[in-house]
Amino acid sequence: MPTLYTMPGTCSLAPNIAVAWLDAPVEIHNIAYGDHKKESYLKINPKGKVPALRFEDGDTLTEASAILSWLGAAYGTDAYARNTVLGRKEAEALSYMTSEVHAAYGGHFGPGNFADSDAAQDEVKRKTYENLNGHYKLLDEHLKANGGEWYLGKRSFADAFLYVLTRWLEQTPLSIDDYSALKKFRAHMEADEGVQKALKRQDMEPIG
Ligand SMILES: N[C@@H](CCC(=O)N[C@@H](CS)C(=O)NCC(=O)O)C(=O)O
Repeated sequence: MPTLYTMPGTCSLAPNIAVAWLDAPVEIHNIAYGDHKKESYLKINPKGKVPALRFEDGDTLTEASAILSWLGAAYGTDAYARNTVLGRKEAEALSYMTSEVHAAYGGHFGPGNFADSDAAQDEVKRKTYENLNGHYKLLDEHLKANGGEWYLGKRSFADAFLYVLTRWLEQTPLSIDDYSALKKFRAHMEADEGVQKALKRQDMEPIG
């Protein structure tokens, strides 16, 4: 069976939730922080990042959005097919969340990649939180417009990734109280059995 590599606190929680929702035959291998830069893991994913999905034949699939799409195609119902409205909207949402919103966290997780001096890094962080606020406002409005329960009106893997983003917000000066739909969404995700299972096997706790 394939193995999904995860690490506490990271976006690999999204495919981990998807595996729980699908009850898919995928082993979860939760590595400790730091192990993602060790030789043994770099052999699996030379990018030194999680998630990675390792197949029995040794092939590896990386990138959260691609892994989620593959899980849906391999173990999902027709609802996840890309030729359905939900399927194509899910692809769009996952691309946005991974390539825009996750990427916008670069200035938070590694301001040193963008500027050298402390003052310049502070500036990078300030702009990062400004940009993130714009993304969270959009996400909040989109969720509200779709009824507030699921990002696309029906449950999809976009919810799994969105949940990760609502957790990361706590690491920034932004407050979940400013995004009322996201706040309710996070609580409702944490009441979900699949989410609870995924959190446990990734050594993480609900945050309320
Ligand atoms: N574009 C990749 C990003 C993966 C990524 O940045 N993963 C983070 C965790 S959320 C990671 O492994 N960070 C460790 C590091 O960069 O040292 C994806 O969507 O899967």
